Amino acid sequence: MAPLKALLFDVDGTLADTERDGHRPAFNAAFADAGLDWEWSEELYGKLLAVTGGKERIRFYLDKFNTGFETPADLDGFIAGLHKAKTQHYLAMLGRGAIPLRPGVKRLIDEARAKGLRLGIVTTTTPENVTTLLGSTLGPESESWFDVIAAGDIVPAKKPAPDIYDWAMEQLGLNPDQCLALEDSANGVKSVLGAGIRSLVVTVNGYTQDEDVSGASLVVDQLGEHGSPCRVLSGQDTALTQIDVDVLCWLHEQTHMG
Ligand code: XBP
Ligand code: MG
Repeated sequence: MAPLKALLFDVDGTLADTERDGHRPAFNAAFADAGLDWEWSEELYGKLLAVTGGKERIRFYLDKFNTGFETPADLDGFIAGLHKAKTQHYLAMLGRGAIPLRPGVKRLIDEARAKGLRLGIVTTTTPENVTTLLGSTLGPESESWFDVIAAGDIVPAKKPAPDIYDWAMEQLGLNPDQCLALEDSANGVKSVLGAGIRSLVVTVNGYTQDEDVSGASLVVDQLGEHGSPCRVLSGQDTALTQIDVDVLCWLHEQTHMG
């Protein structure tokens, strides 16, 4: 069995709870800037999360939820403009430190680095969103802790397609059986499994808690922190209180033996 070499982290919903109070209000602010009366409520946004990627999500909204809107001739340009404005709002929020990491994320990253595991980011969000989140939460040096940041339009087919994981592993020079992925959603799980990675921990959140994430080695409500234990929702050891490197190595071994 190949030993575990790298942890691959999703960003939105996994490193941080970015969607409800981050991306969503940033989209709404961009719509207001453009003089549009669109307002993505928390509930509607939950439905829109079926599609990953901000530009793709706006298109999905127009296709399915706002069919009466008279789209401009240059729809791609229109969406790109809205999305650019959205990214500026989102980056400003991150810059203000408005979005913290989820519990246990910093603890696990610090431990993984200390123990020589390689780290990667695999996400559909815009690259600048990733580097700004890392900078605002883990400090300006932290971008260099990651051997690969696979993000945004780097591959045309976003999650649930496996392409972004394939690309990240190619950059790292690693095979799927040397990696463990951390995700939060059904789309993320599909992407991971499609890329042939079988070691997979899912930390669900408010938007993803009812999604089908079967196929994960372990499903928890969070990674867990001292004084704030994780709850195992599905997996082998229900007595776990926090997900650390030993747990991940053990899971990796179990997954590849089973
Ligand atoms: C995350 C996303 C992202 C963000 C928006 O999915 O779907 O698109 O919602 O980011 P995952 P952009 O966690 O599965 O990678 O607007 O920058 O595209
Ligand atoms: Mg996610």
